[in-house]
Amino acid sequence: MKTLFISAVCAASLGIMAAGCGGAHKNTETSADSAATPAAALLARLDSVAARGQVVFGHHDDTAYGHDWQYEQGRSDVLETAGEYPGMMNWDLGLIEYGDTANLDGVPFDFMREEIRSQHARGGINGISWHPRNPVSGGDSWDTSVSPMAEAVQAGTAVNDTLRAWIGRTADFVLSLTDDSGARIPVLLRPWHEHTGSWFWWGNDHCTPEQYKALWHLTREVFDARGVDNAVWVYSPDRIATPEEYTERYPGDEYVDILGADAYHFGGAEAADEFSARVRMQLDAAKALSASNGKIIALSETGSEGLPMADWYTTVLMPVLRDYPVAYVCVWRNAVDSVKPGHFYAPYAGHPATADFKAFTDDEKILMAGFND
Ligand code: BMA
Repeated sequence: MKTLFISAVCAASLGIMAAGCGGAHKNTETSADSAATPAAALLARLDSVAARGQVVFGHHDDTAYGHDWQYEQGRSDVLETAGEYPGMMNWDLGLIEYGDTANLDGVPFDFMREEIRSQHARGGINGISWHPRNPVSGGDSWDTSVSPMAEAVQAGTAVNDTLRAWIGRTADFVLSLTDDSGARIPVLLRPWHEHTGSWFWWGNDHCTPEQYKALWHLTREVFDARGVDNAVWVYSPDRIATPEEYTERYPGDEYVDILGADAYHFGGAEAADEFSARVRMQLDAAKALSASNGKIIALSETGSEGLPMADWYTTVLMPVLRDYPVAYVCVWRNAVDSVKPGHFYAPYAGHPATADFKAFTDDEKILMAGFND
């Protein structure tokens, strides 16, 4: 049994950067203020997790919907298979930029805020990703028909104004995350993700390294101007052909707190070695950068769609986690099957991968939210 309870108490009782909490404190140069901010407390907590050789397990949209249900209070496919809520839950702000009331997958932002509060209250961690629309075409994040990047990072342009307003709406959401006492809830914020690929409008082929870095700087500028002190900034490249690609567009140590990697296993057992080699190359690059700047590393998004290997969690994912000091790993969502068939990354009750998943989450290494404690 391993929960986040101890580290939560540890961070809370210190009320400051919990440098002595359960291990060596590596983050001497964080972008989060080293004073008593919610972001610093979360970083310290994750630092302690990694120092103990453990990993927080995360799942996107965990309590919003699952394989054959949606918006049922307290339900979670992970809870129903592992017996515990995941240690981390990720949420996506796509469409908040339009002022919509629900995100691109239909999750109402008010519901999301409540679930973030619940997850925090049970000792878990929350993360936020963002799939914003293309500010020039009005298409979605995957619309690369027109690149907004040159104008987006050029002050004084209409696109720059639009983007600043959009980023401001995400900042306002993050600021609105408070617990019962009114204290801000920290979140892992992972903007402009998977930029080494070219499937998003901010991706590799659609901008220069300088434009990409400027986008991060602009984002941080907007957040800082609003006084956001509860965001832990996660950098998350996807596949890389060379180790240098990991750092080519890195916005700088003062803008990033966690060095992530997004990597999916496409296909079944025949593709396991390819996935393993790819994710290891990414994590090697993260580790190398971490050796010079002391930042935490994470497997920020991963998964095997539909889990064609019933033992994927213990035979493919776990060996990677054993070899790299990642503080957390997050798998993607379990879409409602009637809406998006076969699109799930954690098993649901009755799925053949359930026993293996439970063995994985029961391992001392894996941290869950500790609902039963
Ligand atoms: C993708 C898929 C899509 C979803 C998007 C944003 O990976 O899950 O169905 O809309 O993420 O959550």
